[in-house]
Amino acid sequence: MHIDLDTFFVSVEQVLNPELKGKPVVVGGRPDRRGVVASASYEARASGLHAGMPLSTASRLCPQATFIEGSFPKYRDASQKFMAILADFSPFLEPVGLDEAYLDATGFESIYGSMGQMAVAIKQRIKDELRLCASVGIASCKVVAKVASELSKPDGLLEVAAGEESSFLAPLSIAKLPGIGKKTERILRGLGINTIGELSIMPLSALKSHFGAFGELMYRFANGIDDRKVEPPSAAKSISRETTFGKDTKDRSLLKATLRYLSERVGADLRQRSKQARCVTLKLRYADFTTITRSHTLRLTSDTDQTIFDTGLKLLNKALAQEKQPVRLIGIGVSNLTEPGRQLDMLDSSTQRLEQLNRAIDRIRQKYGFTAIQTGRTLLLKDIFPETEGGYTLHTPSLSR
Ligand code: TTP
Ligand code: MG
Repeated sequence: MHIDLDTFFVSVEQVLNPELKGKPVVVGGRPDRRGVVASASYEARASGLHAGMPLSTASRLCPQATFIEGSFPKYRDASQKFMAILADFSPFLEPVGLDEAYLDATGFESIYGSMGQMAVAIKQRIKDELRLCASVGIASCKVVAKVASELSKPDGLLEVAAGEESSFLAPLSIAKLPGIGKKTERILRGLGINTIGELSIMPLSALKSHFGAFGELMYRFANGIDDRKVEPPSAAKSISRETTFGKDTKDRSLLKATLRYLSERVGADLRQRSKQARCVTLKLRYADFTTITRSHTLRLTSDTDQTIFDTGLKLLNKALAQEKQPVRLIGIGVSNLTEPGRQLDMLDSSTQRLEQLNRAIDRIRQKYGFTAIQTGRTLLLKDIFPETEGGYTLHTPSLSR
């Protein structure tokens, strides 16, 4: 089964404020700010709105829509409850993002009578407990289940019988096939391929020569062949946080304060997962949308805010010296994650002291909220961003975690 919640961010907002039901609603930000639509209700989609569309365009197409900034913690809570319901039905659960999951229900359907009845029971529990609508696709493999759930929306349920995979897919537009983005779609249409059926009868060699290994995957998907298993998520390979500024900026102290805050968010996440990092990466997007990343590999792995920030700051200073444009977006991340337990520096106890300090700060923040204890540097953000118990709410509240 592939299960996906309908208009997820919007639906969560509608549960909290039922007056918004049945109306054009957009989550992503206020129409006069920059940013894009994260989620749009069906009433808003009727005016041509869709995820990823700039808010300014959205408000021009649908001025009567209610625009909501949203807040990530609400969606994370709903997501956790959603996944917990699914886990009651089968232990073979693979969450994808916040509002989507694959469930291998093989064998468990006998409890409910059939796979279809099990899906009805899942949808009912989600409705009863979360007051949200889920759409479910059932098929013998992941790709077909995903296409089916998407096609069944809203509040849908669609089962593709074994053996019917390719005839189910054949009449659909190539844009419906997972993995085919705007660019691939354009190329395929240029080749005269508009439906999944047309794609499925292309010679494999032709697809391979146009698209390489991805061509083969596309060919298999188009024929309803997909042997990927439903797998529990593997541990994160990297952790990062980024934010777009309300206005492009050259203000060094704002850049540093934001970098410090994002470093602390990354550090807290890293320590919560009991990991250490070896590589720190800074990301900058300039006013003209040029995006750069700069990485540094640490001599010793670390999980402290200070190390992440210090490394990020060096990379930032270097980058700013080379490029004079204002900055649109800043981000910091860590990768090459390892388990803790490494060689200590015999002569230098400062690392251990920093680690102890971070553990103490983590405990204070767990109890009193993230902004309860701050460095002088991030205090600057107090005047710019609203504070909640979870931390500062940066430019895009619906994604600010
Ligand atoms: P989706 O499941 O793609 O979209 P949706 O749930 O809003 O609508 P649908 O009924 O078609 O499933 O994504 C889930 C949530 O993820 C969505 O509510 C908001 C967030 N999101 C973004 O923040 N940015 C994006 O570009 C997309 C596609 C989703
Ligand atoms: Mg969804």
